[in-house]
Amino acid sequence: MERIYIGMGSNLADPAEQLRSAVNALAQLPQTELVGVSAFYQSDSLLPGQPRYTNAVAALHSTLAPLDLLDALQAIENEQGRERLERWGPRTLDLDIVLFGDRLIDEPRLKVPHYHLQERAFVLYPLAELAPADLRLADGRMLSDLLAACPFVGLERLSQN
Ligand code: A4P
Ligand code: MG
Repeated sequence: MERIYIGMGSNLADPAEQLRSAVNALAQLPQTELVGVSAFYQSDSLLPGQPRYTNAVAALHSTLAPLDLLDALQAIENEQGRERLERWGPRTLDLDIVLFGDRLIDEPRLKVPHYHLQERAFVLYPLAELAPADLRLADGRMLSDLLAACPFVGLERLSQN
């Protein structure tokens, strides 16, 4: 079983409800156990003019192969009504594989660790709720160093999921 972290984001159609349904769907994936969910966090969109996002991170144990997990995540996105009209457009649900055990993956469809991890407080802080304090990424970076370089700015931690 490998420990996998999934970044979840939504800024349309009741974002917190989208994340709650995504968590339920993750819990039902084959060969997979849901082992934790962070608090939900709100922040402004990185792109101006879009609604605010709600983000969270889920931790899984799974024996699924990475590309099979990616297929399953995209199926969940599609079931929750995501329309890919434009890259970076507003979305009902975005599910990203942030970390996959200690694997470095560089395939056309899948890059892990997720390429924007270090710039995104809305991924790093929820991840830090679930990951060991001394987590070392597959590429050698320490989670604690990434957190220290990415201030907790503009994030609002919600008291209830
Ligand atoms: N892909 C490659 N690596 C991965 C991975 N580790 N996990 C490929 C998941 N997918 C991965 O993603 C495009 C392609 O990336 C996929 O087909 C997959 O093969 P997508 O989800 O279809 O497109 P996207 O989400 O529009 O692109 P991307 O790059 O995932 O967008 P981002 O980076 O997620 O940006 N502001 C706040 N506050 N919170 C947010 O969550 N999100 C975005 C979207 C902008 N601003 C935001 C937020
Ligand atoms: Mg995505």
